Amino acid sequence: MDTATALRRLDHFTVETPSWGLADSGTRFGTFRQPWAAKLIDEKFADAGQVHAYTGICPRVALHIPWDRTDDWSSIKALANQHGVRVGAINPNVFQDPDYQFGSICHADERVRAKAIAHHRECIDIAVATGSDAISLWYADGTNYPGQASFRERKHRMQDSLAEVYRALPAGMRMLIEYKFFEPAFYHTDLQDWGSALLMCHKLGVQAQVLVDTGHHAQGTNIEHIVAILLDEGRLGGFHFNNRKYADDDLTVGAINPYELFLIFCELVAGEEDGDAAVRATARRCAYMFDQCPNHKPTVESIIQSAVCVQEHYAKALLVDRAGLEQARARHDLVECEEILKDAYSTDVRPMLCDWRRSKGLDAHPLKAFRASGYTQRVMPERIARRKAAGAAAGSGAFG
Ligand code: AFD
Ligand code: MN
Ligand code: MN
Repeated sequence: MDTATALRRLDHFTVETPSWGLADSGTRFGTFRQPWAAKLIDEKFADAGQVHAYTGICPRVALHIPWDRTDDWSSIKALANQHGVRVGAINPNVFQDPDYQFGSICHADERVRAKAIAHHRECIDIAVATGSDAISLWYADGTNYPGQASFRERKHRMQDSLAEVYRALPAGMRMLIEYKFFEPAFYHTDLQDWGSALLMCHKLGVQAQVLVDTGHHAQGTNIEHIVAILLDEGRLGGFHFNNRKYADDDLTVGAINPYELFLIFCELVAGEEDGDAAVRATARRCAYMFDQCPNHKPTVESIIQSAVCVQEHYAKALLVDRAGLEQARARHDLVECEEILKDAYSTDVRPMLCDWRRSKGLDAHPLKAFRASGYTQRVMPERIARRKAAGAAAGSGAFG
């Protein structure tokens, strides 16, 4: 693809900021709270507004309920707009309430399943009230020991619960079903891989799609292959981008394996370019989102850094010589196939992205410009004072 076309395609590339990625995050060994971290929703929208103001590609903010719960959702929509962003996917939380110790949608007790389903309905209502078109579903449901429960009975309960949630979806709203092969369950997880998520989508209907969290695979998994299959099936709903040396969302996207990120985008661009109409529509509607814990990085900087990273790797994927790749594949020229990908990957797209930002009236170097703005230093005293006044109120953090 030539640079001019690539620049136009960059106009459609956006990625969603997670509200919880702007808050303190920690591990089971503790949370080191940071004075800049957002806790309350107005702080999260203000910070997300900074990310979008400097990058130009992060207009939406995913919310997590109850961490972001409020009693006036119409004002939340206005508050987001005030900061130049809007509400993105709504994430139910059916993994922290004590009732969910032995599962939520798979729980043996019908009362607990009904409670979880009611919470999903609340999240659908919140999505409608805030103008969001997606609920994003992840389940900690699983067991810790062999023999603890019947896999098949749990699968039946999951199917029935998800079907009840699906029936509550308004037209045009998607449920993005996210799989994860481990954690917090130590022996099995009910929605453990892309196959189980795709199976549920097929049983539910076209408004159900799979969400691929890049941190949710065993080491060595070929994620770009999974992406290609889900794309081809019209069931690739979105991504939670992050990176890890060992597990899940420990590190920010691109920190460890940027080539994998590039190869994932190569599949998406291939779908956008040479897929049939259904594949092209799926690729273009794919919801790109971050789901990562800043873990000691200044929160806003960590997301600006991440946004630049995914934009760069998408741009690199746009530059792949697709015609040359087809010809090299046809003659089984493996070296040439690889060289064509590596040529695009090695292209320094930063000048092109600087031009794109200038064309949008943005600073060419968003991270440098944000760090020079003094925003973090300005908001810290006010947030420290708020926490003191509220007596370190619960507010809304991530997992710490
Ligand atoms: C945890 C889960 C999953 C989920 C996220 C937000 O592993 O990725 O999407 O929390 O609820 O990271
Ligand atoms: Mn996730
Ligand atoms: Mn995760």
